[in-house]
Amino acid sequence: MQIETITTHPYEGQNPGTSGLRKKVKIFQQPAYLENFVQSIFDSLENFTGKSLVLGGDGRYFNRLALQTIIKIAAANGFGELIVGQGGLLSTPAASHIIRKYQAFGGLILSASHNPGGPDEDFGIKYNVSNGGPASETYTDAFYQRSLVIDSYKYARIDDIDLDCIGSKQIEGLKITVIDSVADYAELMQSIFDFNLLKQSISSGYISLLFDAMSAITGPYAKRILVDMLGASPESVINAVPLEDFGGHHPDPNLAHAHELAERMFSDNAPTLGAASDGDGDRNMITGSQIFVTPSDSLAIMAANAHLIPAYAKGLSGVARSMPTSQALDRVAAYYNIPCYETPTGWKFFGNLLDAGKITLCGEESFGTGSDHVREKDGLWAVLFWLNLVAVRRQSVADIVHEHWQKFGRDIYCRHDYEAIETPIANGIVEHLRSQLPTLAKQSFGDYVVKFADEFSYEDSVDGSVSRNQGIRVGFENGSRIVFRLSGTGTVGATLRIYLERFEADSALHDQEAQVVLNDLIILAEQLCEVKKRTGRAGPNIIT
Ligand code: VG1
Ligand code: CO
Repeated sequence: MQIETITTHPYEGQNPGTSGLRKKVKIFQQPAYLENFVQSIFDSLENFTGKSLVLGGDGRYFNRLALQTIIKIAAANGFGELIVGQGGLLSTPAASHIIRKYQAFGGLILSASHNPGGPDEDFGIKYNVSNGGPASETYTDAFYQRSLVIDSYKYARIDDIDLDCIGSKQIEGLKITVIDSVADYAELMQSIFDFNLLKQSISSGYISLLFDAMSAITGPYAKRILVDMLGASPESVINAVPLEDFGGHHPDPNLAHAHELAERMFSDNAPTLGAASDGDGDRNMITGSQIFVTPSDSLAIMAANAHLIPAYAKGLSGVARSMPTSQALDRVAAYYNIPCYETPTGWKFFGNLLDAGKITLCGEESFGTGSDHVREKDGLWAVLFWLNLVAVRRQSVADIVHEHWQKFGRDIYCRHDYEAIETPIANGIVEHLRSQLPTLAKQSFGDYVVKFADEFSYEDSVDGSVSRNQGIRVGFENGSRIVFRLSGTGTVGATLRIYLERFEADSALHDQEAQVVLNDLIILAEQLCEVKKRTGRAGPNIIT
């Protein structure tokens, strides 16, 4: 194998955000941009000579080309085996599972998740460590520091690999194995859920389902598992073929982007369960006939019912949620007397808690739920969880949700996103919020009396690491909260996220529109952050 050391110059801004490095494809296509970042990752890792690396992505534009380049850099850096998903495809949770199952050293996942794809859209790359989870900030900081001074990368002069053909190829000391992207993951799902019960419930017609793969990675997974293994009709998986540009849509599972699904679920004769996933298959949206389940509620309901699922029959050791996720989960944890951890946004903060056995289940308000079966959030897993739940409880999704609210109360919740704000304006908003923190406590705004106002800081209870500046929180005496933070996944300007929640114990008041109930908080949020005033916008781009 001929290995070359190629001279390069550093690029600015190769700083991984909430979930890897995400940039416009055009930026990734600059000479040596990808090469620099991949070599910076390898330069920051130790003792991987001869070990295996998992490679795959969500199939978006540039996926195949990038993989061929990465294969050559990994070969030149001395990995012993590269395990690649067929067609270059691996969903994020499947990649996590494969790293764990084959005890790989780590993996590179190529995805910009829910961001759109295509020549003028987004690409991304993320490194996951040997537990299958995203690299912690200690690693990602090291990658970034290295990228600022990198002066060369290694490159093996080998032929392109046939990514479509399953099997192994040996090139001197390097084995390259192309695997079925779905098989290992499907087997894992079978070990967690009651597939016999699901098959019966589907074949008897008790459960009907509709899954929207959004022309992204979960198409092949959903077809194999839901259709081939569980017997759902082929029409129950829509947009099932992964496309390089996701058909021109955002592969983001919410009511706005999964509109075909939303229409069907709120029509007459809607299926029992409707669900969607995102670009890389780690997110999930759950709906039932005539009902949308907010991700925060979904997480709480899953925790409250986990003992009904075979893999979690013994109960949960603990649970965790990202800070902006609603407190519905905390109520379930208190009821079952198990710990509930509050972490910063992003899956990387759950890894240590899962590894240490401190939690079994965790999730985020951004349509992400997962458990100790992998170290990523997992879209199809969540769909199977809900299917299993509906099959065991023999209740509709709406009844399950309403019963949950009756028992625990309802945390009425929503998120407002202001996308692509000019960065200086966004920074000004954060500075303005920060400057008010010392004087906010005890102030009252109508019914709302501020209990605390701070900037969230997290100390990892396993390794003691501290992550600061993880969002601004304003908590009120009545349990309501407003949270402000800037997104770490966008590629244009800055995105301000405003998270709002209010607890309602009285079940007579549960069936209200969130935007109406939260109106006072929405007005107060503007008073505090001035996003409309400072940007001249009339309202958020997206409400979830
Ligand atoms: C967003 C979500 C966060 C999620 C992250 C990655 O991050 O808020 O909860 O973990 O996306 O999800 P941010 O920094 O933009 O708020 V995914 O499906 O893009 O891997
Ligand atoms: Co994703």
